[in-house]
Amino acid sequence: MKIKAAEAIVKCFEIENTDVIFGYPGGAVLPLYEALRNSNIKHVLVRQEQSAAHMASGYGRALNKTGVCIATSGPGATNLITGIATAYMDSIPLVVITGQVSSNSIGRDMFQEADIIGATESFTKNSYLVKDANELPRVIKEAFYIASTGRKGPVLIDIPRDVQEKTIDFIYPQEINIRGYKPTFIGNPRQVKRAADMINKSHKPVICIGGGVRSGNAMEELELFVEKCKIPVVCSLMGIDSFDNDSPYFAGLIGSHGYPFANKMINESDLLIVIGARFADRTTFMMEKSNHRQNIIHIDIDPAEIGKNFETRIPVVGDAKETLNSLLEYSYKLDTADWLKDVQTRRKNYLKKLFAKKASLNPKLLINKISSFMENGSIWVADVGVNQIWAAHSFIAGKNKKFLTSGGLGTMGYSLPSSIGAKLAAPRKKVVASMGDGGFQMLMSDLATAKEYSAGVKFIIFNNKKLGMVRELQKNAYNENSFFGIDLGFNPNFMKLADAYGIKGMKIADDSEADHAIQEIFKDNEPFILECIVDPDIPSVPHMGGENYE
Ligand SMILES: Cc1ncc(C[n+]2csc(CCOP(=O)(O)OP(=O)(O)O)c2C)c(N)n1
Repeated sequence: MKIKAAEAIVKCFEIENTDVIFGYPGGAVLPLYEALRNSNIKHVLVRQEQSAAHMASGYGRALNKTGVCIATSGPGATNLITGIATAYMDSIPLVVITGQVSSNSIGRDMFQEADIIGATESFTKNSYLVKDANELPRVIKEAFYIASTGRKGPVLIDIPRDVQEKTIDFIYPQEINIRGYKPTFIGNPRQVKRAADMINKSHKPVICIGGGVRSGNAMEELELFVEKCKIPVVCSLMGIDSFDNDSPYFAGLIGSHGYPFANKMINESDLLIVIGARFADRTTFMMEKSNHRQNIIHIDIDPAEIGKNFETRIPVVGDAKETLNSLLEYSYKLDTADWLKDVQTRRKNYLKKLFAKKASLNPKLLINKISSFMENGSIWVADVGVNQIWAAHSFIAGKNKKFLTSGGLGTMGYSLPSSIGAKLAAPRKKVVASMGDGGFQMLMSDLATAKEYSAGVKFIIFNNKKLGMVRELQKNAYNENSFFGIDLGFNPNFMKLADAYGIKGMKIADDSEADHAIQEIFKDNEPFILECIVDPDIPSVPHMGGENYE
C-alpha cells in the first residue's frame, strides 16, 4: 500500500494502540498534524511542550503503557528536554516525536534547527534521525519495543519535514531484531538458588522495592513472595505504590527523606533483598556503608545498576516478575515473628506522630485524609519540594492506588501536567495532584488544558510563600539567617486564577476545614483547586528541623 510517510507514522501509532498523543504543532510537523487530523487518535494540545512529555508520562503510567508526545523542531524540541530527562531517570516508557528541518538542510543553522538528538543523547534510551522515509515503520516499531522492554525509558525519533512528505510502500514489520539489544528477563538459576539459600540463613531480612516492581507488573508475585518468606518491606520513592501499604509486612519509605524507623530497620537487618530499584543515593542515604553484617541481594533488569552504590553479594539480572517466580519455587523457613511485630509497632507509632495536630493546618493529615477517600485504582501525583515528602509519607497507597512523582530528576512542575495525562487515561478514577506554590507556577498554564479537556484533577497547592525545600536545605547547611532567593515575594491570587480558568476553587488554613474541603473537591468530576495555607517551618521530615513540629 503506497501512502504518505506522515500517514504511515500515524498508522504505526494505531497499530501500537496509541489512542492519545500530547503535542504542540509547528512548521516542521505540519505533514504529521495533517495526517493526525484524518485519524482517530486524539490529540491533546498542551500549553508548553514540557507539559506534553509529562502528560504522556502520566498517561502512560496510569495505564502501564508507552506514552507518546510530539513537538516541532527547534524551540518545540528543546522545550521537551526536561520532560524527557524526567522520564529517563524514572524509567518511564515514552516515544517522543520531533520535527526537524529538511534533511538536506540539517547542519546549516536553518530557522528553528536544533540538534535534539545530540542534546538528549545522555538521557534517551535510544534515538533516531530518520532520513529515509522507508525506514519509518521499522524505526517506530523498534522505538515502542525499546521504550517498553528491559529497563524502560524514552526513545526519540527526529523526522525531517521533507521525510514526512515522501510516499512509501507501507508494511509494518512483524518481527523485531535489534542487534545488541537483548534484555535479560530470566534471572540466572544459579544466582537465584544462591539468593534463596542466603534468604533461608537470614534472621532479620528486609525487602527493598522500587518502581521496577509495578512497571514490571510483578506486584502479585511480590505479595506471594513476601507472604511465603514473611519478610518486611521497605521502599524507595518510586516504589511506594508497588506493594500494599496496609499489609502487616509493609514498613515504609527509606532514604534521605524516609521514615526514620524504616532507615533504622535497614541498618539493623542482616540481609537486604533489593527488587526493581536502582538503589541510588537518595534511597541509600541513611545506610551505613560499614555494615559488615549485612548481605545484599540485588535483583534488577538493568545490570548497570547492580552494585553501583553498594557492594552486592548476589547480583541477579532479570525482570522482577520472572525472578520472583523463580524465587517462589524454593521453600523458606524463616523465624521473623518478633522482627515483624517490632516493625509494625514502630510504623504505628510513627504514623500516629505524623498525623497529630501541630500546626493550624497539618498538610500530612490532610493528604492522609484525602487518600482515605480515594478508591482502588485512583492516582496521587506528587510534585517536588517539602510537599513531595509530605505526600510520600502520608499518602497510603493501599493495595492498588497509584503514586506518581518525579523521583530521579526531582522535576518541579511535574505533577500538574502529568496528573492531567493520568486523568485522561483514567477519567472515572479520582486523580489528585499535590504541589507547592513554586512548582504550581512552573507549568500552571496547563490549567487551560485541564479545563479544555475536562480533566477533573483535584489540584492541591500547599502555599507557604516559599521554595520550602531549598529554604530547609539552606537552614540545615548554614543557619536560619542564611535564607536567600527562596521567598516567593509575589504570588498571584490563586483563587482568582482558578476563576480565570473557569475552575472551582477553595482556600483553607486550618485542619478543622479539611472535611468540608474534601466534600467539595469530590462533589463532581471537574477540575478543582484547593489552596492550603501552610506554615513555612513545617519540615519535610521531623529530623530535618522545625523543632515545633517534631
Ligand atoms: C525544575 C526545578 N528547579 C529547581 C529545583 C530545585 N528545588 C527543589 S525543591 C525546590 C522548592 C520547591 O518549592 P515549592 O514548589 O514551593 O514547594 P515546597 O518545597 O515549598 O513544598 C526547588 C527550587 C527543582 N527540583 N526543579
